[in-house]
Amino acid sequence: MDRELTLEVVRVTEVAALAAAGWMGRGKKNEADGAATNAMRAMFDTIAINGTVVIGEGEMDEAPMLYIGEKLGNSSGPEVDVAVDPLEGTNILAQGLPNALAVVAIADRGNLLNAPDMYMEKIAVGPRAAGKIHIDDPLEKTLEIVAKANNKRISECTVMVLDRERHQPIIDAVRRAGARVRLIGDGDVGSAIYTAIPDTGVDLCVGIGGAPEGVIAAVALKCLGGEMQARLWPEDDEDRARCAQMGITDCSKILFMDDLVKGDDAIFAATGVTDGELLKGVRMLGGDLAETHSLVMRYKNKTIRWIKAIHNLSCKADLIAGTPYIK
Ligand code: VTB
Repeated sequence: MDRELTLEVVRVTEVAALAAAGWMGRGKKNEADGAATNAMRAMFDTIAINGTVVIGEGEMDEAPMLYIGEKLGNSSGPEVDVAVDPLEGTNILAQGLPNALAVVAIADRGNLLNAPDMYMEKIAVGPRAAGKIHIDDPLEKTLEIVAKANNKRISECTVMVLDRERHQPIIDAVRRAGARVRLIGDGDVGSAIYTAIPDTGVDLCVGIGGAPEGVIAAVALKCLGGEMQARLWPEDDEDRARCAQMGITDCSKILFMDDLVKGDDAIFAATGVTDGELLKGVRMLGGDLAETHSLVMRYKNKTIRWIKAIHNLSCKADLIAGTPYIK
């Protein structure tokens, strides 16, 4: 993949974030997701890639665009796998709460896990604990390893967990071990990434979330030198059949980094939609101007770029058409 692609990909998340931000706090998560998806789709087609969506908005019959298998790009560039989450945190955006992101990951064709939209058990750590943990270790042991790697006492460690009933045993185990729990409503792509960004104070992310989000977060962690381990979490035979359709015969297999994202190159980009720990959200500056904050990284050269951009919305009206702040 060309290194120029890194900046092209961030244009995609920027425009999705601009489109979604117009719907912030309006209580309309589907409209917000639709606007982000439309904008992302339109921008993708200006990019020189031969992309195939492997993680998207759903199967072909359930999503009008950015569905799994859809072709993206202007067909003049490299063959790549594309994973998209145009609006990670639709509920939080609809309520105007923090940490909604627009996210994209790409890798050479065949290198991203084709994960069905179902649950996945995940554990994520930053670079200092990478290579030292195991998903099947008891949490008490994992916390000892992570605390030591991060040069902290267990009592100083913070574990981020999605606030779901299914996670009560995890929450209890973390507290018993003496560490601190931070519960989040949505957004486990962000929480996995926080473990690799020291000033967020998050040491470990653990629990069951979406499999598509898991693959996208794995790309980010690969670029940051962190680690994710995962295991699909089928709820019934239908889920198991969907795995088989995507070529996954053993759903109970532990997915290590090389299973989630293979190869020696991958690109991850995220733009903040609402304010969060990782990125500021879209700011409306008045006079048709809007500011975005993005993070874009490439595994091959390990560069981590934080990009602040000022956009003139009147020049992007066609891409974000239908968004409430555009007439
Ligand atoms: C998580 C969260 C996402 O889905 O992956 C979650 O990070 C898992 O599903 O933002 P449940 O809500 O059913 O627990 C999201 O909330 C939405 O994709």
